[in-house]
Amino acid sequence: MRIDAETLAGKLPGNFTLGVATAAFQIEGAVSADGRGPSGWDAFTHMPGRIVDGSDADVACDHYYRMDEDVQLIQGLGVDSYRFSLSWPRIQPAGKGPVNRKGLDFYDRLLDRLLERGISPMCTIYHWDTPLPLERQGGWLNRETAYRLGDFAAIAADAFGDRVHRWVTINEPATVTLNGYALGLHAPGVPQLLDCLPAAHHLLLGHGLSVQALRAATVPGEVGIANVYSPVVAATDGLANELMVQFYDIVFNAMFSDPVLLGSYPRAHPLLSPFLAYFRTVPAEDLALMHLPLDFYGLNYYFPSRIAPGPGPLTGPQARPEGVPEAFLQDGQQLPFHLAGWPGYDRTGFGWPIAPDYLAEALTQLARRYPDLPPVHITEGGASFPDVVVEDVPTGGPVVADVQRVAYLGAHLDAALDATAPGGPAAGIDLRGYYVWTLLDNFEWAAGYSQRFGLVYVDFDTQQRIPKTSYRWLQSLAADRPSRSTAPR
Ligand code: PNW
Repeated sequence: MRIDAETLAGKLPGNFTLGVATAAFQIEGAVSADGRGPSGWDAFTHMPGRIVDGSDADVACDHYYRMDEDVQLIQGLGVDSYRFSLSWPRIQPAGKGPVNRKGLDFYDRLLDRLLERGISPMCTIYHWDTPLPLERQGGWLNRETAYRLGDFAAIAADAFGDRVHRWVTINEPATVTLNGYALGLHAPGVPQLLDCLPAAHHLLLGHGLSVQALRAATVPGEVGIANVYSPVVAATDGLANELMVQFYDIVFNAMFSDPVLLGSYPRAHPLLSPFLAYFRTVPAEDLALMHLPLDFYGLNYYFPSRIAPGPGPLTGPQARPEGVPEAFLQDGQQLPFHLAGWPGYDRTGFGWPIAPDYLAEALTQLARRYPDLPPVHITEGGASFPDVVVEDVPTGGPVVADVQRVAYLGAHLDAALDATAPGGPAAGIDLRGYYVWTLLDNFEWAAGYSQRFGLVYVDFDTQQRIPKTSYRWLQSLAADRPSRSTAPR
């Protein structure tokens, strides 16, 4: 049964943060304006056949030039917080060395607008747009990139530390490692399979060095990370499938959360551990950095994973460009498992199962695996649907009636609140906030503009923004909350 905004608002704990999230590369455009350098993603989007609709992010939502209007849209929602990311190549074009003052200026203006309008800034330091010179030197396969990110975090702390309320070091190191370096579906686009493990390690080291830099700068804001988490289940009975589930759970989830929350890499079944032998070679000092204490833990949740034996697709169907094989492996190699479908579950535009029960399960697993978990923010949750604009008969204005997104968001927030309430299966978790992915329809990585995740519809020909029904829904949810303290959230 659908939960209405008013009932849901009544269930939100006092001082619970409602927010919306974006990422620089997906919305800003202006890729060569004011001294911005190229990123690995700029190069990737211009390689033929990599983006399903042949598009690029050169203009995207033109947010670099429409930031004022977009901040007004956030203010109009009445939410507490805005999560955005810094474009590293805009601020430090070569990925090391000189800082581009005009790049800093853009985020100065953004932060000032947000604070003037009473919106609490959550700043992601790295959301995938590696400066191209660093990508050309191996990107995250090269340990050097971790140190460069730590330096960039110090620059960000120095420039913005006085105004950022919450910091996210890295967004989804798992997706960078797996889609980027293992499968080649994201930048840099060269599939490495299990040779991707050093990229995972260097991303986590980059996280640790960023935490260290933020702490050294004594920023007043809270510090955390945003890790994606997908509960993993077996499609069939038997030990073979169980082992594949454990393997997938390690490489998607535990490989990224264990070092941060426990200070160690996960242990695997003896039959699997040879594949993860790399992790036994890493310096203990690295693990200590990855395990530095955090003020909050960011969870991105989209869908659970059902693993079946045999070769087949490893990611959502629409995320795979034309001509890229099902399991994108070199020389005809195939993995012994694939992602199976979810019979009985409705699906998003991406083909991802709509499973709020598995958000509860994700929180439950996190509570069980990590007894010392800091307070949690759900730093992303949302869904793509094939939204269309229709003319509203009474008003004659454009309307986007995305009722599926309204249902999706309501059900997921409700499930998270129930799971973490006293007596719930994840009661050990101190859930502090939920950030909707995303404010605007935008450049959805390998899917280009073919998947719309926004609360606001964007016409990419005219750049017209049209708030969808889900925007109005979030607006009522924010407005219907019982009165609360005015402290920034
Ligand atoms: C996240 N997967 O990406 C990112 O943080 C966003 O930038 C992105 O737009 C959003 O989710 C929607 O895709 C993911 O295949 C990409 O498991 C792929 C996966 C998960 C998250």
